[in-house]
Amino acid sequence: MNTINAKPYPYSLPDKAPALIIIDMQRDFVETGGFGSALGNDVTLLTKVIPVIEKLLRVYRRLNLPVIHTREAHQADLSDCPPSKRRRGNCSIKIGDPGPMGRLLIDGEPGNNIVPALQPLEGEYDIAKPGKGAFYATPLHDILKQQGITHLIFAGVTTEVCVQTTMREANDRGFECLLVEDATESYFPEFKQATLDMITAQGAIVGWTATSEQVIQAIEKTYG
Ligand code: TIU
Repeated sequence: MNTINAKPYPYSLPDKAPALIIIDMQRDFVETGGFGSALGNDVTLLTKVIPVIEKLLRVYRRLNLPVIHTREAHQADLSDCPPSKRRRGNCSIKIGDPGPMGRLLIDGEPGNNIVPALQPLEGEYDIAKPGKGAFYATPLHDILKQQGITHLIFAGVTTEVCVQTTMREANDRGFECLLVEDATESYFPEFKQATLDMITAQGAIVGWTATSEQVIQAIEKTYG
């Protein structure tokens, strides 16, 4: 059986390829004027993962393997946004308020779209999620079960918020999860490192991590 040379020990690849799950690579988090900057963050810290995720996507698309994109998105009437979530953050504009890229974190607004370099193609899932975790109030678990997918490879932002929450949800549902170290980023570099460490601690208590190079090499060898 082929493996990815991952931390804390090799990650075994099954016959059915792992899905690539790209979390929330939206303009709202990586461009000035979106939700991320409304929360007071330096959004430029996140842009360096875009070319790395592009590389992973190219391999997945060439080998015709399953790709799932997620977006943190609320309905226009905010019926799926708990008031507690909207109140959170010490910012002048909140979820649903108008900003330079449209209403913050609202499905269909320009700022809620995935960045141009990583736009989903036909045949790839594009899942709008009202929570930080991608399993909460979405069809993600049913999609994975229908396709017989047991292993998930994660990329996207931010490491300790939506990525980690989703990985923990997936881990509790029995999926074998791996996070690509250079394909995820946080507004807080120390939180990214702490998240990688806590995922792999205690013998992969939440899952594995590996570099994009290690992942691509093993995926091409196994499924190419
Ligand atoms: N604020 C922050 O770090 N993240 C989020 O609000 N959402 C995601 O991580 N996608």
